[in-house]
Amino acid sequence: MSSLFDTVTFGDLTLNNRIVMAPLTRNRSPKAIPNDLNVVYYEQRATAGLIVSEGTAVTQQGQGYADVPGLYLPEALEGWKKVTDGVHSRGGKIVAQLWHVGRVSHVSLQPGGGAPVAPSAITAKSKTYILNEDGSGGFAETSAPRALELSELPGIAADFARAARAAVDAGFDGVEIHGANGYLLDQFLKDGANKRTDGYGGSIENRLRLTLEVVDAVAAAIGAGRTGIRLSPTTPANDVSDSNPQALFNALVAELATRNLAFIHVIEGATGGARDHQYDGSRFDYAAFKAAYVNAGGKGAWMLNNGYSAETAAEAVESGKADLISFGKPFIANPDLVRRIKDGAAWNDINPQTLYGGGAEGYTDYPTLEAAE
Ligand code: 8OZ
Repeated sequence: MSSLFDTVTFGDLTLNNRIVMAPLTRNRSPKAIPNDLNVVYYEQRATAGLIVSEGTAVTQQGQGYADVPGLYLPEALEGWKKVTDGVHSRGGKIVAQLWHVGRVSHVSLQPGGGAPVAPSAITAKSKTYILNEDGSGGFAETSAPRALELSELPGIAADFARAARAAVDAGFDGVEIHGANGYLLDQFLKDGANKRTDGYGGSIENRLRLTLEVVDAVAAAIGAGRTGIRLSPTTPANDVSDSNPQALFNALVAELATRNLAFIHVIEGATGGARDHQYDGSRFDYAAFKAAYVNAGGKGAWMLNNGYSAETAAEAVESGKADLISFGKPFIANPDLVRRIKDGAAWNDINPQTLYGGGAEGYTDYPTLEAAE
């Protein structure tokens, strides 16, 4: 029987334990460049078996929020190098989450003030986070997107591949492709957002195409053993939905099973919300989803996320339901979450006012058990 505290190897990643820090957007990297405060934040959390970095834009076009980091400027790569060195010096592992937001953006963040891009020209009923003229941050409605031309799609896969190479050059142990939460790849996957009539829309096979091309381009660039992907089959995040998510996502993981990825990271239900959230008119069975992967020969780690406690996480790993469990908000408030789980200690509460933007407060000042001793 496996425990949360066993070391484990998947693909090229060997982890000290099965507790993963989930990707967390914090909006504290002005000009898309990771800085010294970001280094401290990640170093503090390096006892996680694996850290998945906050979403990191592969290009400026992929940027949807102010002050989130990127992987496309030389200065950003310098900044990330300090982060990865810091995590490694404390014995941790860190992968970069490769992010293209698609339509979840705002003209003020886009190259030349242009429209954000999407599978189809349908505005998401969602908000992004932008900079006001006085330099303060604030939420704004997403801008109307334009549909990507067929001729632009190879460039999207190439952008992910280039960012993956940059991530490895900056010292990351690998990457997680952001295929979740209503961002570009999830927009192409789900028929609520994808109304294309070319080879990238319509049938399930067509809607999988861009995601699989991105996976293949990234794996070719850095190796499948250093590549993972995050999926959210039933999330309503950023206004996505699908008429038959079970057929769609079972087909996707059956394809991924043949590609020897290091891990599949699954958000169960509504991201950060109800674990049993379903789209209208369909029901999704997460056990059947995992079976579709395993039955197709998938060997990568099966990582589950969303609202786990110390007890439910241990149960999921011990029962074999999951190989890894990721924690999001608990890692914001508890830099030493691994120790707290091991010791059965209480968890600090999160301050919801300091999640997005700002400085050290609510970022690097959450107390550890060690400091209290
Ligand atoms: C919260 C705020 C902004 C972005 C995601 C990258 O949901 C995000 C995100 C979360 O995956």
